[in-house]
Amino acid sequence: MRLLLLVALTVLVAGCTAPAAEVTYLVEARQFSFTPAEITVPKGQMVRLNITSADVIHGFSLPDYNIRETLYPNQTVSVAFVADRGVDSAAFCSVYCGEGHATMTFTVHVE
Ligand SMILES: [Cu+2]
Repeated sequence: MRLLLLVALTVLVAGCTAPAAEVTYLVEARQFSFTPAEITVPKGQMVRLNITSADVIHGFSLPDYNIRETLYPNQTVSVAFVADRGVDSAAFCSVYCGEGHATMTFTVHVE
């Protein structure tokens, strides 16, 4: 009986655990994609994106979180936000970088 109670309490506590203080993702931009192209985080999660360009100048625009940065080759731009703006937020390359520019998207899924 005690073991059962312990297991039940453990499951209860695990289910109530708040999101980690901050999660960091490394995002690489190159003609013509972001890698990874999407992330999934719990609602309320503090998110940091360290974004680099591996080739030419790109942009990273995430309007739902008022983020707009220019990505210069081989430099890292760090942005942070609390993922609290709905289910999915789309980001895109905001600096024209060639024929496939319009295909450069990144999605923040909030669950
Ligand atoms: Cu572009």
